[in-house]
Amino acid sequence: MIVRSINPQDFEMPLEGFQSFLTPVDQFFVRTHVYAPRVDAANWKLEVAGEVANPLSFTMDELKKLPRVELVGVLECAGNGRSFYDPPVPGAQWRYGAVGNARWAGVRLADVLKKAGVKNSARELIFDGADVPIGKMPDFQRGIPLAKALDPNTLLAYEMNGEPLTMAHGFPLRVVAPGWAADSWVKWLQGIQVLDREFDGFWMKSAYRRPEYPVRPGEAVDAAKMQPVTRLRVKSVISAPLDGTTVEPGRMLRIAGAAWSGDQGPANAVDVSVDSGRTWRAATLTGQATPYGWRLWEHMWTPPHEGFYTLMARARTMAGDVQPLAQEWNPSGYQWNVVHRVGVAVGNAAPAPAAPTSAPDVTQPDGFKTTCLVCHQEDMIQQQRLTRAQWNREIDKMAAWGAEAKPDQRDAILNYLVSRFGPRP
Ligand SMILES: Nc1nc2c(c(=O)[nH]1)N[C@H]1C(S)=C(S)[C@@H](COP(=O)(O)O)O[C@H]1N2
Ligand SMILES: [Mo]
Repeated sequence: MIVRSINPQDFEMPLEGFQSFLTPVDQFFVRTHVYAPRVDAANWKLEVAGEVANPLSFTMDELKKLPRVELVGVLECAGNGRSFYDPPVPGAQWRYGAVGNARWAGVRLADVLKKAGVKNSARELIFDGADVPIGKMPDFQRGIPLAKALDPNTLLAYEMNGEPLTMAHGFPLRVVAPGWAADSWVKWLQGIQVLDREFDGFWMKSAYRRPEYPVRPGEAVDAAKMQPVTRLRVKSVISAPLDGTTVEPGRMLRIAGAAWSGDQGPANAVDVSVDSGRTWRAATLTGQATPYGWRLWEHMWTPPHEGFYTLMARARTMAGDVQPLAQEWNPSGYQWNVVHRVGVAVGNAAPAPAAPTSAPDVTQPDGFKTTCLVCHQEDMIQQQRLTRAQWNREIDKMAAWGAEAKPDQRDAILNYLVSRFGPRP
């Protein structure tokens, strides 16, 4: 795994993960805003309350008496691809692999709701996990509208790829909202609140929103003009060859990858270009076709001549959604789905990529450790490439979440962050 943050855990799947239909659990990305809780299965219960006729609680045995349902589905973090946005935005700097495809097993959320008897007043559900916030961070509570909750494919899953969920992935129970971004797939589920209105907690009202209309890159966007991130966008990733590979002219090369989409319908076509997007050929879809899983694809190509070729893959849905060639910027760096491109040298080896220039060695100011590194480690900071104004806002956010910077240390911390972890060159 590619480690973005060791604790809290943010682990990314490497590109070769897109070669298998089901992502093995030990290769499956992990994203947690806080430290993973230890849930004691013996005392665990699921409480259902709010706009229901009979508030209920289920033990795992009781839950497992409901019909068991399985489905294959892509779980993708809304922030997958965030590192490609320019100007950069704060947050985990994912490249391609904050996504995976698994076989989930559990019960229908609709069956649970039926037992509780949802009232006519119900509008939205809010899920609460057993994780506890760090400092004064708001509790991670996310929900979905009633219609998505009643969809027969929305599950409460206790298994992933035929095994009980692991701690990292939400043991003992998590939400599976197929075709929707991962922030709705709440882990360590222990409570469901049925509400007669939209929930106004931080993780619904402020986080996981993007501008309703395209904005100028870097522009601050009025909260009233933001809309929730819900369904996944059509996307494909090239798993082979890797960027920068050198191959022989005249020898056949397999271009392969995976493609997926949201609940608007699966990605059912992938086109490949070996000439920077001038011409496109249909790739062959291989492996299993499922409504919510990813689809593997491949395309054989024999490079005719030496040179440097840009390969691209572009997925489509039946409804006509295609991957864009340029992405609208958004302030949180959500839902990157630009056509993936990979450079291949045919014949002459590609020049070695320039070594990354190391960050200037600036001494840590007093209070940096005790203010910043009590909740997370420096890896979380290192991956950001933010301007002074952005770092200033991050410090304000962290202070609101409980970081205690002494006023005389604040400036020194800000200067340090800007000089060591400033904007990309
Ligand atoms: N309780 C809880 N559920 C959560 C989160 C969290 O921090 N707490 N993170 C969400 C986000 S942002 C993502 S991307 C997915 C990641 O799921 P995974 O770690 O199983 O890949 O879990 C979601 N569910
Ligand atoms: Mo996420």
